[in-house]
Amino acid sequence: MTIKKYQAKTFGEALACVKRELGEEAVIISSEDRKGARPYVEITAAVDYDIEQHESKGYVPATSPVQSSDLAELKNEIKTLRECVEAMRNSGGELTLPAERKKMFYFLRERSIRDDYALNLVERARDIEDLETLISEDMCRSKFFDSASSVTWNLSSRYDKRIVMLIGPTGAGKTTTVAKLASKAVKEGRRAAIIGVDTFKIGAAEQIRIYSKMIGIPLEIVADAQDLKKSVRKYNDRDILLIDTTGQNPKDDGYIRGLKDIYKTGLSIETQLLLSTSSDCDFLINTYKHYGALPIDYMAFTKTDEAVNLGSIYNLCRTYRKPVAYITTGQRVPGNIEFVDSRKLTNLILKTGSA
Ligand SMILES: Nc1nc2c(ncn2[C@@H]2O[C@H](COP(=O)(O)OP(=O)(O)OP(=O)(O)O)[C@@H](O)[C@H]2O)c(=O)[nH]1
Ligand SMILES: [Mg+2]
Repeated sequence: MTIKKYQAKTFGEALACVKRELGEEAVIISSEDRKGARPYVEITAAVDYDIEQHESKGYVPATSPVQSSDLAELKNEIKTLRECVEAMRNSGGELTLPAERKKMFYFLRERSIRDDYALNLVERARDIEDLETLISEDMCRSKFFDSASSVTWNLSSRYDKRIVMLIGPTGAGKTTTVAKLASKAVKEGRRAAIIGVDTFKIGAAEQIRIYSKMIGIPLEIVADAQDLKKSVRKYNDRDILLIDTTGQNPKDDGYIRGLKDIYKTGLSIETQLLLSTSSDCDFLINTYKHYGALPIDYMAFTKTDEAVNLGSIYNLCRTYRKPVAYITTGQRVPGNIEFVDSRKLTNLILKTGSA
């Protein structure tokens, strides 16, 4: 095992030295902010050598029996140390951070930002104020957003005709959101219609029927992809067609296959995956994995009003690099939908939390 100290003006610089000299495998044992006229950061880092490898290469000289028992003890100690280092690397990496940075880490963790992403942000941030810029930049850099206009998703422009399909887990808010989007389109003077691919749940068609009546636009309920195609043709005169689907267990192959059939019709469909922020992040990541078999264009996050925090939005964006179309903020139709840019989304993520 090699243990070394590194000093630099900032934590990031010191860390860069560690990585340069000891490599990515290096583990930070401790770090301290040294105050004074010329403040600096001191990091103690370690990397483990494989003593057996050294032996096999003939680096270890021949030993007497007494020395060999010492050597066995030493090997044991190294093994224990190596296990400690491995455990540190896998969990609690934040424990070695200086106090200020540890505070930043916990601030991010409280907002449910994944530990590895939080550690990475903390390494890159100059101070806590910097986090806002970094999170926002991360989202822009990954083309989560249309950085030119800074607008995430625009209902009324871009295409003359649009077919937008909402997919997602049961109860994510698809039907409610279709109604919100349809109301918005009508308010903006666009001719809209709704198609419900909704044969599974008894009563589900009723819900969307009530909404379509309320908004005053046509609705057709279809059973499969071929019917959907016919329905799209029928509504050829419409500016926007919103397709509501019924949520089912995404582990069910038949369900995903049924959705895949829709793309086989050759229709040009924009797909939005709705994810409820009131669900925990592991569930959302797992959900995305299943729906990822489909050509997702956008993610949209629902029930932000119910969420304890919104870190999962950053986690999902960073993991899957898809743009965010909008967020929904309540049950009211029309309304309770916001088309947010990366700055606004970052503010929301940082604002929430139990603290
Ligand atoms: N608090 C809150 N509730 C919402 C929001 N969006 C939808 N809901 C509620 O969530 C529940 C489920 O919404 P639906 O729109 O029926 O969900 P769905 O995705 O269509 O569900 P399935 O069709 O069963 O797959 C309803 O009670 C909605 O009012 C939101 O932004 N905030
Ligand atoms: Mg529904």
